[in-house]
Amino acid sequence: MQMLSRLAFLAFLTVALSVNASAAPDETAAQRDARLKWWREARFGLFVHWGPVSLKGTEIGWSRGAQVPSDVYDELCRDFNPTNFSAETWARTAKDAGMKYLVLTSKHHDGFCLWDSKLTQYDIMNTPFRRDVVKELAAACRKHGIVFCTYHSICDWYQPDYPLGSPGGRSPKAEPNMDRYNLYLKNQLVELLQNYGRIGIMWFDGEWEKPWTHARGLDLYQWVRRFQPRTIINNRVGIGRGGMEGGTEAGAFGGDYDTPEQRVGKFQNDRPWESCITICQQWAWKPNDRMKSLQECLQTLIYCAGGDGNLLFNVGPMPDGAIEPRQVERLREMGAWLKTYGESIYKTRGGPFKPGKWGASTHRGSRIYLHVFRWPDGGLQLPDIGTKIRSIKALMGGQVECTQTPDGIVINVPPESRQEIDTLIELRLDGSAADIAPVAVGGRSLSADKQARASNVYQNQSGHNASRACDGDADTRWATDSGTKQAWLEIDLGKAETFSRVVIDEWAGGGKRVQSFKLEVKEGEEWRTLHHGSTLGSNWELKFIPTIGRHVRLTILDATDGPTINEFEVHRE
Ligand code: FHN
Repeated sequence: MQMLSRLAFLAFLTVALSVNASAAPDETAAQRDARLKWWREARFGLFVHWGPVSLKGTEIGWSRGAQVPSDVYDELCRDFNPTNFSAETWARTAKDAGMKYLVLTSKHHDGFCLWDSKLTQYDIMNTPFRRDVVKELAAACRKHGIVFCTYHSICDWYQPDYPLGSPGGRSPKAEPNMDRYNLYLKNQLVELLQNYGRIGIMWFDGEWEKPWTHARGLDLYQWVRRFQPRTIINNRVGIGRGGMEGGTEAGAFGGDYDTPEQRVGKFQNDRPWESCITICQQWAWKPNDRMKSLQECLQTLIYCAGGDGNLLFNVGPMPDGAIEPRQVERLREMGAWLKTYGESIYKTRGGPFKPGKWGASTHRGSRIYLHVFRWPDGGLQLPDIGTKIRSIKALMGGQVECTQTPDGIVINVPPESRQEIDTLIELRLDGSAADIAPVAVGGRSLSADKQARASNVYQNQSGHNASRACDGDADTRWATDSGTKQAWLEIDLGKAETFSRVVIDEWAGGGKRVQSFKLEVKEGEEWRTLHHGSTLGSNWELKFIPTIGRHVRLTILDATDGPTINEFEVHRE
C-alpha cells in the first residue's frame, strides 16, 4: 500500500474507530421480518459485475493470474475509461425490467474499488474515467425508486495484507497481515455506509477462504448494522454457506438470508433466500456469451418466487460502460411481462403447491396463482387444499375448467388457451392461502405417496428414508450411508396395478453413483427382472409392455458411493 494511502488509512482508522457507533441493535424476529419486508416483497433485483477486467472480456477476479497475468490485470485500470457509462441508463434498465433493487460489485476479489476510496489508490478515481461510479449509481437508483445495494468481496487477491492471492486464492502473499486487512475491509465499508446514502443490502462474498472466520463474520455483520441498522446482509458474511446450494449449515451464522448460486433455490419458506443467476454464462462481460432465452429467464424468476425466494439476475456491462443492447432488451421483455402479471410475483409468498416439472405457485391473501409450464394429459392434478375454491380465472385469457373434490383438484385449459412460457391461473379461495400447508404436486405416478422400504437409510434419518423417493417432491430424496455399494428400494403400490413406464431420478449432487442396477416386479413370492441396467442419472426413463404387479423394486448392484434417489416413479403409461 502506497505511503499516502497508508497515512490516509491510519487517519481514517482513528476516525472510524472513534465513531460513536453503538452496538448493532438487537432485534426480535418481528423486527427482523420488518427490516426484510421490502426486499422479500421485491422478489427481483439486478446484479452488476463490472470493473476494468471488462476490457479483457474474462471473468472478474478469477481470470487474474489465470487467463490474464496478474501484472497485466492490475494495470487494466490505466486504460479503463467507460465514457458510455450512464447511471441513469442502468437505473432505468433495472426499473424497466421490473426490478426493485440493484446490487453493484463495489469491490470484487480483484480488489478494484468502484468508488472514491481514501484507503487505496486502486480505485475508479485513479483511472482515466475519474468518476465515482458508486456515487452516480446510488443517486440514479434513488431517483428511480430502485434500492441501491453493494456486493463486497471479503477476500482480496490484490491487497498485500490479505493472505491469499491469484490465481483464485491459490497463492500466498509475501507478508500478509490479516488483522490489518480486516481493518482495511471494515473501514472501506464505513466509506460506503457513510458517504453514499442508504445501502439496502450489503452482499458479501469471498468468505470461503481459510483466513476468514466465524468470529470475523459475526463482527462484520454487527459492524455494518452499526452504521446502517436497516441494511440487510446475506449469509456469505459468515463461514456457514453450504457451497453453491447457498444454504446455511446447522449451527452456523447465516446473516439474514441464504444465497443459492446459478440455480433456483429449493422450496424454503422458513428462511429467506435469493438465487443469484447470470443472464448469460459469465458474471463479468464476455463477448458473444450465450444469453438465456426469455422462457428460461421468466421461468427462473417464477420458480424462485414459487419457492418463496428472490432472483438477483446478473448483467456484466461492457468496457465502455454500456450494458449490451440484447441484454437490455431481454430485461425489458421481462419487465413487460411483469407489468401485466407482476401481481403473481411481487408481494407474494411461495406455494402452497411446491414447484415441480409442472410449474410453480405463489399466493397472496385469498388468491393462489398457478404458473403452469407443462400440462399433464387429462389436466393438472393438485392435492386437496381443504379450502373451497370460489372462482378460477385464466389471467392470460381463454377457458379454464376446474373440478374440486375431497380427493383433490383437477384443472385443465384447452390447448388453444395454453401459453408457451407460462399459463397463469388465478384461484380465489374461501379462506387465506397462507393457512394451507405447502404440498408437492405429485405426477400421475402410481407410486406417489405409497408405502416404501429400503435396505439402508442414511444415518437412519427420516428426512432421507425410502418414502422420500415417492413423495412427488424432487427436493427430497432417499439416501444411503456413505460407502454403500449395494442397496434396494421397494415400493408397495397398495394393490395390483398395470404399469408400463418407470422414471428414476438420481440425485445430481453426487454425479452418477449407480453403476449397475436391476428393476424387478414381484410375482407371487418371486421377483422377476424387468430390466438390468448400468447408470441412471437425472430422470432416467424406461417404457415396457404393460405389466401387472403390486410390489416394484430397484436393486442397486454396484455404486461408487451411497446411492441416493430423488424420485422412483411408476406410471400407468
Ligand atoms: O467468485 C464469485 C463469483 O465471481 C461471483 O461474484 C459469484 C456471484 O455470487 N460469487 C462468487 C462465486 O460463488
